Amino acid sequence: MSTIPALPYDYPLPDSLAHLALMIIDMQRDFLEPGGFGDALGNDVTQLQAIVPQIETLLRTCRDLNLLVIHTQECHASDLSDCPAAKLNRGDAKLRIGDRSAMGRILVRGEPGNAIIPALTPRPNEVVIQKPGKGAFYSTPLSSILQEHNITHLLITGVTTEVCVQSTMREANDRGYECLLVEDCTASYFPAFKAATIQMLRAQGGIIGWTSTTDKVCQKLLKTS
Ligand code: C5J
Repeated sequence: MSTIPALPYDYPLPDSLAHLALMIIDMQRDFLEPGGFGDALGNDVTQLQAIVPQIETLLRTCRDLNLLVIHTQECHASDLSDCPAAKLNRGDAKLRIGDRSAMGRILVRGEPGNAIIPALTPRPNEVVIQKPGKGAFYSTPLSSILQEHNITHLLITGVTTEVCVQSTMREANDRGYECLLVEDCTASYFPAFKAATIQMLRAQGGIIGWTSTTDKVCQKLLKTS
């Protein structure tokens, strides 16, 4: 069996790479660019921009190997009918979901700020999941898409580590997927939260999954193909 060097122990790859998919969570302008939701919440968005080159490298490798690539976007319908009051009213941000920002209405489907950043623009053959929640399985067709493609293993990347990335990895683990979080392809506005999340996910013998880095993942995938 082929494995990727990882923590808490080497990550076992499936028999065929056709069962492995890359997930890129919420690399959208709203979280990464000035004037969006992340900025409105008072965060330094440059920390999230720092992971773009590593995700580009991993994405290039996965595309070269014809792996299934899944992008997600956190977004809501323009009438906010899929945004519960508990989500809409939480906190004291100067701008809320649905409010107008420099990049259109915040976290609303189809608005400029909701677009995935240009460096990672999905190709027509890639899956784009529009999700109203933090986890990518809640209220989306993700489960059935993974089943249709016979996916058993997931490489997980994106933002933010402790919110949408962690929620998605936990949801995937509960559904039986073998998940590897690529550490240098995920970021948080709070570095301490990223570090704690990585430790939590792989604690207790990989209770939620594994973690590794872009160079180790790419090297092994290219050797295995
Ligand atoms: C947040 C996300 N942080 N994509 N969303 O609200 O993690």
